[in-house]
Amino acid sequence: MSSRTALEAWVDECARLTQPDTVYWCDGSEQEYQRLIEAMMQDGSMQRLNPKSYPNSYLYHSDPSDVARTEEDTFICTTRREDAGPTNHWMSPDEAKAKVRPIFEGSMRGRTMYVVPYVMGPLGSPLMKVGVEITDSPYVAASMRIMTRMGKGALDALDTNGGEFVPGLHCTGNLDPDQRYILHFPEENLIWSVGSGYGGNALLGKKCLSLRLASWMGWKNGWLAEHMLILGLEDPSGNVTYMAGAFPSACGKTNLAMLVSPLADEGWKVWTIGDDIAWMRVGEDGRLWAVNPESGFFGVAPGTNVATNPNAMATLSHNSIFTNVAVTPNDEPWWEGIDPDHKTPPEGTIDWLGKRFTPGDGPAAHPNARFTAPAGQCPSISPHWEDPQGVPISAFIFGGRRARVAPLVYQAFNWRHGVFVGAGMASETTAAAKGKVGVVRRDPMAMLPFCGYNMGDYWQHWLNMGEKLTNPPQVFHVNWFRKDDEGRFLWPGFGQNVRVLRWMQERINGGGKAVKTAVGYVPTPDALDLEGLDISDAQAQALLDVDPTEWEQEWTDQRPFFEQFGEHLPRAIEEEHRALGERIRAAR
Ligand code: OXD
Ligand code: MN
Repeated sequence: MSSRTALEAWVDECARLTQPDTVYWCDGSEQEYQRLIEAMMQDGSMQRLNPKSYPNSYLYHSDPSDVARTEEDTFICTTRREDAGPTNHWMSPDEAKAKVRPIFEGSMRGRTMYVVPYVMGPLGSPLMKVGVEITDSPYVAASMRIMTRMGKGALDALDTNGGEFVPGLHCTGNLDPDQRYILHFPEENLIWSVGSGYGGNALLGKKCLSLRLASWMGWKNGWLAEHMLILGLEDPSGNVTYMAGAFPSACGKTNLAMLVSPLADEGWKVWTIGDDIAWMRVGEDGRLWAVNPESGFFGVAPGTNVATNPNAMATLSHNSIFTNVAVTPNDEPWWEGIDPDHKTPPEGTIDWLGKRFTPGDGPAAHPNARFTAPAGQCPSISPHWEDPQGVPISAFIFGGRRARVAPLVYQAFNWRHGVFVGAGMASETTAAAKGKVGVVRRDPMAMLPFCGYNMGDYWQHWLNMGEKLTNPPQVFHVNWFRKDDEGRFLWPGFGQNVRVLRWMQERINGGGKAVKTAVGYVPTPDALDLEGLDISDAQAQALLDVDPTEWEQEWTDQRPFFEQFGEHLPRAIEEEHRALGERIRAAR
């Protein structure tokens, strides 16, 4: 049997089920990419952007009903319901297949079926995984070429790994929300997605394989798959400290990963390794080593500009695909915030719905409009971003979007407390998922929509990983979004966040001044370098404040969340929660 026999059999089976007119195997070449784009331009679904200012870049409009991840249609299909846990939607594998197979039947009639072999992880990495996505969407096939190592190289990898791959079947379907399912079968490493062409639902290498299935694989095999950016902070002596940060969707992971340091003159610089996903394993040295499984960025466009994220703007300036942005008469992409000086687009701009924009109409770009750009184009990309062994992680940064409660930064007392800090995370919701924006929801480790198994078991797995680490990362929590009583942000954020990273680096190395509070170590007001910032002492105080009354409320809110895990809730998390309550009450 050749290493491709199983793959060929599965492709035949999918073709019999979906009945495409043509089956096409992607080789990942530039010529093929251009042919895919050309075909989409012919049928009107892609538009070429200005070749002078945005060379080799294109605009794509999705169906207006299909613009974000749909968590209500996302299922973990395990034999036992409790393996999916209370925070995931669950169906038994048999029920899921019986329900969704009829939707796939004949679903590619009249269409081309693209077979997209891809690799997640740097080639040669001990964690690298081969996936094969079958899709009827040329947009998905083209995007996969940016986001993954796609094509012939992946087939070659199959030949050396004994033919092992993660199959993922995707069909755009009729986009009827009642026939939309994103199904994960972690017990057999299989993905089925139908009824959506949106990136997070349809680029199966990303959330489906690299987070939901990979988190399960990591649980079974002793590693971690996390919704985390990876960055390197270079200090004036040239040493680089690697940090991985978990923030919910659209809370600034890409901005932090690509931060341009205002302290560059003093020698502080940030290197980018990844902006969304980290796979991590214990190295022989007892440290945690991280790789970015992706090879591109699927970033939120609105709010991105030369001031907030100059590196992203440079990255997306060529070879990129834009989804659901507006387009100016000059054929350039436009979104809210792209030009800090203009709130509305130039006269004659066509909005994301394809209509001529008139002020007062609502946003010109969808709030979850995206750019898809090759990671290697990022000016701050680390020379180590594709190292097969990865980079050693010294810090985890958890964070959320909280107008109140959480101080700008605090440090956990130890690993176990750090796991609890991640488990207790909460954030205001954003446009990255369908649903109401701005409501506080508990989002442990920013993995609520992405953990492929019972979250209680997931925390236990984190605690177990700590046992294997002789040198575990220090754990921090940040909140760039704290507001004053008038609703104004207290912290400038973006590039200035390097000042907070710098304090973390000092703490990791045994320095950095801090006070012990009920929630963790908080910097003393003089410990953060605030020079040159327009922040009064009172503001600095407010930013770092740990208010026992607010925290008592937070603690109370956490309780029912933790309780729903029943016997899957690790004793250590329960104890840490109790201890937090005691410290808060002692501080009152
Ligand atoms: C993403 C998300 O697209 O988290 O990265 O939704
Ligand atoms: Mn994400």
